[in-house]
Amino acid sequence: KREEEAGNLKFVCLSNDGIDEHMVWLIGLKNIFARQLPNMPKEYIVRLVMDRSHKSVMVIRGNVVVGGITYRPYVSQKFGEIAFCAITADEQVKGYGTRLMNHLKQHARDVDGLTHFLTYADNNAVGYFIKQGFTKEIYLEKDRWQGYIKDYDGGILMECKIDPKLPYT
Ligand code: 1VU
Repeated sequence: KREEEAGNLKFVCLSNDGIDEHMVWLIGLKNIFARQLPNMPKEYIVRLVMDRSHKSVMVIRGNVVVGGITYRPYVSQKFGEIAFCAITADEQVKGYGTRLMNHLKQHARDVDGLTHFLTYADNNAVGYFIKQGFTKEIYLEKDRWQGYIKDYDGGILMECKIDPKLPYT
C-alpha cells in the first residue's frame, strides 16, 4: 500500500494556464487554503491562486491535491514571496510540508532564477518555517524587496536564502 502511494505521488509547479486539469488542481488547493487558513478572506485566496503572476507548487497523490505553496516570483529582484502554504488536515506532520518546500526551492532557483524567499508567517507556523531554513532576521537588502511586498500585520516577516548549488530534491 505504501509503495502504491509513493508511486502515485507527484510534485508539480504551475499557474493558471487554462488547462482543465491544472484548473481542477488549483481549485483543490484553494479549498485546502480556505480551510487551513481561516483568517484569510476566501476571495483573497481565490484571487491570488488564480492570478497568473502567482505560481503554485502542489503535492498530488493519485489525482488529488494534498497541499501546496502559492508564491509570486519577482524575477527582476530575484526573490519570491510565499503567499500561502498548507497541507490538508489529515496529512499534516507526515513530511509533505518539508518535501513541498524543497521542491519549491529547487524550482524557484533553477526555473525562476531566485535567490531568496520572503513570507509573512502565521505565528503558529513559525516553527515549521524555521525548520525549512527561514529566519526572522531579514538579510536581503531593503531596496530589493521594499515596495514589492506589502506590509501585513497578521504575521511575522521571515526570509530564506536558497542555496545556489544544493540538490534539494
Ligand atoms: O522535522 P520535525 O519532525 O522535527 O518537525 C516537523 C513538524 O513537527 C514541524 N511542524 C511544526 N512546527 C511548529 N509549528 C507547526 N505548526 C508545525 N507544523 C509542522 O515542522 C517539521 C516539518 O513537518 P512536516 O514536513 O510534516 O510539515 P507538514 O506537512 O505538516 O506541513 C507544515 C504546514 C505548516 C504546512 C502544515 O502543518 C499546515 O498546513 N498547517 C496548517 C496551515 C498553516 O499553518 N499554514 C502556514 C501558515 S503561514 C502562511 O500560509 C503564509 C506563508
